[in-house]
Amino acid sequence: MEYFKNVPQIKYEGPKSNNPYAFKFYNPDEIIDGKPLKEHLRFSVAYWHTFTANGTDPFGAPTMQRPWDHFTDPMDIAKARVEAAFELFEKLDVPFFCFHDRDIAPEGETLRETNKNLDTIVAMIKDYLKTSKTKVLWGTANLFSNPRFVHGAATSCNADVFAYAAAQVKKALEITKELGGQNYVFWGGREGYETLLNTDMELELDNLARFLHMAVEYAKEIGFEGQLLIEPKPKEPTKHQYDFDAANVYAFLKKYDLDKYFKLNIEANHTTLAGHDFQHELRYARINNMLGSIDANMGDMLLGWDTDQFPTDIRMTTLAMYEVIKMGGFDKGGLNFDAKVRRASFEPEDLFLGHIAGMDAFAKGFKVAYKLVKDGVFDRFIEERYKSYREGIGAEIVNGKANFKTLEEYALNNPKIENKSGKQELLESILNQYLFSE
Ligand code: XLS
Ligand code: CA
Ligand code: CA
Repeated sequence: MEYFKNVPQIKYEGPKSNNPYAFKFYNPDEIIDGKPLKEHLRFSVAYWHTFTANGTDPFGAPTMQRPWDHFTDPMDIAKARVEAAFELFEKLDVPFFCFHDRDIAPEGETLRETNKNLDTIVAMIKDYLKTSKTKVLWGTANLFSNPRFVHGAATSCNADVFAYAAAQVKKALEITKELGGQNYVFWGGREGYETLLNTDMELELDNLARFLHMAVEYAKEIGFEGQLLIEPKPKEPTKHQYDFDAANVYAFLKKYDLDKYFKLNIEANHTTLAGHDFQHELRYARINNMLGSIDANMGDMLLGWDTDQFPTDIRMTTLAMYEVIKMGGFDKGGLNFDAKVRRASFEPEDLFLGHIAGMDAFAKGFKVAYKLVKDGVFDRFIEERYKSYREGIGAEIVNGKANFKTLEEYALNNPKIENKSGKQELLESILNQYLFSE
């Protein structure tokens, strides 16, 4: 059965096309730097937003019209969603998708029944994967929706919940491996707290580390070779999320000796909620060799919550891809559209239009970023700006030959310090030239 009858195969038609069902900037087969664009970008569809979300918000009922709406049995719905998913993947020619355990199959009365539901759907997905060009970028466990996680999962005050969460991640690692997932993500939805008046922060953090060590061990035991990722987010749903931002997660991983096993999955919307630029978080992760994958979306600067919008801001996508190119490209990671169509964009076709908008924005951003890197636009400026560290006293600082005494002597005999302009406005206007010159 065809679920999205009004949507044709999406092809590249170029920036002048008026066809809403065509790519304007994303030509998947365009070779750049010896590799097709699709291999640079490694786009992924987020199963939860595209197939599971129904448009509810704190003020209103579901709005989404979906071609599987006539089913009532949760397992029938789950199966229809899989069929529809592979149709969407094929029509968009998207190389990856990501899922939570609970997106793909409904919970049963018991954990055993839930796992059985999961096995049925996983077998079905596995069958599709045999012939589909689309693969799994990452899997994860939903340790936040069910009321049992009201006090957290690995950081719950209740050890029974810790155990349940462990059983769930064990299974999620198994199915991610079975489906060939290239990464596994930990986003600590409820791993945080509302008030210290009832919270043992030290025990909760130690437990989180214990949990992650167990996950590392189990991944090794079953031969899961995917990259383990942690996804920072500063707030929402809890007031204080333990994985606040890239620096905070890095410090946590270092403290508990976990940094060699994990990398980061940086989500654009979470970076701005943490009071950073998307590029700041990507840079911080990259220079610490921790940038694994990206959740490609954007927030709304006027709203203080996680709006998970499809990314359409080309300046943002350019500066993000700048960091990815500087890293030497993705290894196992990719660009996962952790993005949902707006509640008012409820027609099934909007799912395609959202992805086309995001894929075009990142394709254009990649091309601009590639030119910026190739022309050394910022590199040349930065090299010049820091040249004092390549000779004289600067070289001594960098080479470890200077100390406070030699520096004092230098400063005492160097009465005139000269600084140069940082030229931010010039650089921003050059960036605009690159963004808008074609
Ligand atoms: C929520 C997170 C979540 C993770 C996966 O804000 O973005 O969707 O990506 O659990
Ligand atoms: Ca995310
Ligand atoms: Ca989000």
